Amino acid sequence: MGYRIVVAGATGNVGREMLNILAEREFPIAEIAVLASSRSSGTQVEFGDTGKMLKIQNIETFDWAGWDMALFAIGSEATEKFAPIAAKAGCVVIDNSSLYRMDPDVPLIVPEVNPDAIDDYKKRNIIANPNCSTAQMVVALKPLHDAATIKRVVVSTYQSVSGAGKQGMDELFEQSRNIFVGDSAEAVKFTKQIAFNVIPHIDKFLDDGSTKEEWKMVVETKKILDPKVKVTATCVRVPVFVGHSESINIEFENELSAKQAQDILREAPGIMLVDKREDGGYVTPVECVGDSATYISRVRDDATVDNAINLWCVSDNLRKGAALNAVQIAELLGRRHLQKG
Ligand code: 2RA
Repeated sequence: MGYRIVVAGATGNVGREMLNILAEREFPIAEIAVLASSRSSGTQVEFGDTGKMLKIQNIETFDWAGWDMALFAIGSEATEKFAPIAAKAGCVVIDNSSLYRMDPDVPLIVPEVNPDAIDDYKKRNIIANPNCSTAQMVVALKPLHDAATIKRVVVSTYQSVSGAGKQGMDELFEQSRNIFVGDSAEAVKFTKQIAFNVIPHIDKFLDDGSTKEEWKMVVETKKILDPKVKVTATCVRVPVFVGHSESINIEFENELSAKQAQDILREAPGIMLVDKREDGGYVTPVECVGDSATYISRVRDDATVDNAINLWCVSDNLRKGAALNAVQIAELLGRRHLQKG
């Protein structure tokens, strides 16, 4: 026995990773359908590295009736069109776009942080997956919040180009190659040269001078973790292919030392603490590619304010920041609401 599951957007960065993770975690599947736009229909994608090839179907003409759940990785515009159709047909949508995240009738879930909130999914038959930079941060914050109550978070991100899709990865590759051979580095996907550079701008600008990516970190953290937690963020694109990093300063209501924080994080679900105060005793993005954990390093006291620490947080943005979290939501939904067999 297993689920009839759909992966919509199966040819993209996140969709392919969803297939890898479903296969890797041996998600109980009775039948799987992989969807994309009409451009890709008829082509094939591999189900993880099982050798099993799946034929892409056209999302426009797909019949959603009888399918248990659908993992969506198709962007907000297409989600707006297809998620209501799927949900109405009884297929629970687990959506990776930003479209429904702040909808009060749609739970926004990180299973290690707010699993109980999933019980509201029936209001719209839709569950939202948070933004990549929020997901890894709340995994790190949750056990510390439980221990000492977080007052304020100051975060700066170092986000890889895969967060901007395959085009972002291609642009970093092409610019790097062109610069090496003395050609010009044309910026198309990003607003400035990304190779050998950093860009303090992700997503569109808002009226207050912040960007939408920064706003997402603020409002999504409040919805998932605690509306009382204050967050201020600066989001930066860096020339790394996969893996988002974050420098996080956390101020607590109650006393919590760096040593106590390390002990808590060492035992916390979803976290790997790698924190040896020596050369190389910390994690960098290239080391976490293909891995499921949220890595924490460089935990230290902040001596400039009472009850505060600094830490470094790294995770594979295509996994915990997107595909893995979506599959974990599917597993949670199965365990709590859609038991099979
Ligand atoms: C990015 N947050 O890294 C996006 C992806 N969800 O651009």
